[in-house]
Amino acid sequence: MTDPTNEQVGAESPVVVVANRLPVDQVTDPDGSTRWQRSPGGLVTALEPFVAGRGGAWVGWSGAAGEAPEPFESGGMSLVPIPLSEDEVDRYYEGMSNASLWPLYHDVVEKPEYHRNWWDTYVQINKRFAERTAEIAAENAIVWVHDYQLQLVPAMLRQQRPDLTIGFFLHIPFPPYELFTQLPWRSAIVEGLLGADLVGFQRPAAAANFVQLARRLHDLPARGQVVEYDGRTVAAKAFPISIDVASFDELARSPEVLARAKEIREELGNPSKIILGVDRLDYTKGISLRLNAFEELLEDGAVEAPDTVLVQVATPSRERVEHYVHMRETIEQQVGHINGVFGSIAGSAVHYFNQSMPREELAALYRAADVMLVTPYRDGMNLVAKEYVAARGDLGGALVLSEFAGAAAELKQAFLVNPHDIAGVKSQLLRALRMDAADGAKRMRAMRRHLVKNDLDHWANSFFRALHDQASGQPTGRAAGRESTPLSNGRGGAQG
Ligand code: GDG
Repeated sequence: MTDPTNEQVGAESPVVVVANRLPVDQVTDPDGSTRWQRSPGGLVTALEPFVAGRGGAWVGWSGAAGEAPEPFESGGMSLVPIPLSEDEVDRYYEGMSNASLWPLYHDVVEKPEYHRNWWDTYVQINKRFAERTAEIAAENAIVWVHDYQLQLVPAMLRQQRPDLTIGFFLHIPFPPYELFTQLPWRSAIVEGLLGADLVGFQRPAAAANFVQLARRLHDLPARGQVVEYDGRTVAAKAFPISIDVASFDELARSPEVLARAKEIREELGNPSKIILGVDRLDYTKGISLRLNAFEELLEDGAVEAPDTVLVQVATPSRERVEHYVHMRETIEQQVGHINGVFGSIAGSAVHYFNQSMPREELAALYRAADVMLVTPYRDGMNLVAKEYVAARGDLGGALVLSEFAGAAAELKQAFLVNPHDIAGVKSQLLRALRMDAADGAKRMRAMRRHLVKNDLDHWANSFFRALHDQASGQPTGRAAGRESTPLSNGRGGAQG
């Protein structure tokens, strides 16, 4: 699937990506030797062409506590590891990032904890990322900083390297003024982000929340989505992230995946309907409420097990953070209860997997599922919903999607639900289960048409283009010298 509207954007200037994690994982082979393996996931694939082959770099943590390895080359990029000690992982990553900011930014679904020592470490680590980036970035480079772990980096970097063009993208939601202002370090975070030329969000409402904060907290003049700050302008704009639609579509059509999808159905005892959930095991994802809805439908007699089954993949995540430990226990109790009451020798009602699956297995599950149930209380985007649609080249299946996922703004033909309204979730789930094939195909076709035009390449290109335009318009005209050079992500030709 190609998107002829995608344009060649990016820049000839070197690009440095700064993210909490490097795009590689260290793996140990059977002989005990270790090597770096590229992480699964589309972000690396999307960004690599902009970074590789022109002196670009990726700055991030390797994922293991302790000393950092020396910079090394991988996929044409220079990877620059940042060291984090065990204590720093506890305070900066598990504490401030995942027990303060994550719940605060997700509508306080769980109560955030605020600790001054977590914050102090967060500041220190952001400084470490900024200093290392300042050391390695070439003159006039474009730096793209990612996500909530590194919100102070833009300002710290600008202070050291005013020549750089700095973009920031937040992968998770950005809360409204009323919630954000409970953060004891609210001004520092906003100032940190204002160091960027362009701050990207998943949804326009998040960009508007940020602009409002800049105005109200810092009394800054703003026009539309542009804030004036420190003699320059900072633009805030939405860039809804996507997936590599073509490659997911291709994978899901492969004979191996189709055969495996058939086999999954057989192994489940050939149920009439398979409902599927795939999530990181996270309290924002609404796994528990979806189990409740399914249980009530079983109780009501609206569905029967094992004629209808729910398969839930809950990938292990943040297992040392307390909220996550409790949530896992709750979900496992619920699954046990439902199977105890509604399972039989013929089979379970819920098939629950607390494990990570290979991408091929996920594609086969998507292809086997009659209904995909995506019910987060709040989600920046939710790529699983997009992957399901990309996998359904057969136009089969139905998507039940929370209104509170960023993806709902794009996948309008899904069965949209308010995850707080269990009666509504139940009735939409039943509609999806009973939908006729022609209606389903129509919905799926419309959603696929949208995704083909708005894939991951389109996202990365749009961001780089807006960043370039924004920097060119700055009083210092930082990007002006680059305007004469052709813009390219290195792939040549229109994007596909
Ligand atoms: C954050 C934001 C935003 C899951 N289990 C397995 C597996 N996965 C893959 C999925 C999907 C990805 O992980 C999850 O992405 P989501 O978007 O659904 O959620 P978050 O991890 O919370 O991501 C989110 C995203 O950043 C991007 O900006 O959309 O809102 O919260 O790709 O397929 N992959 C494999 N095995 C698994 O068991 N291979």
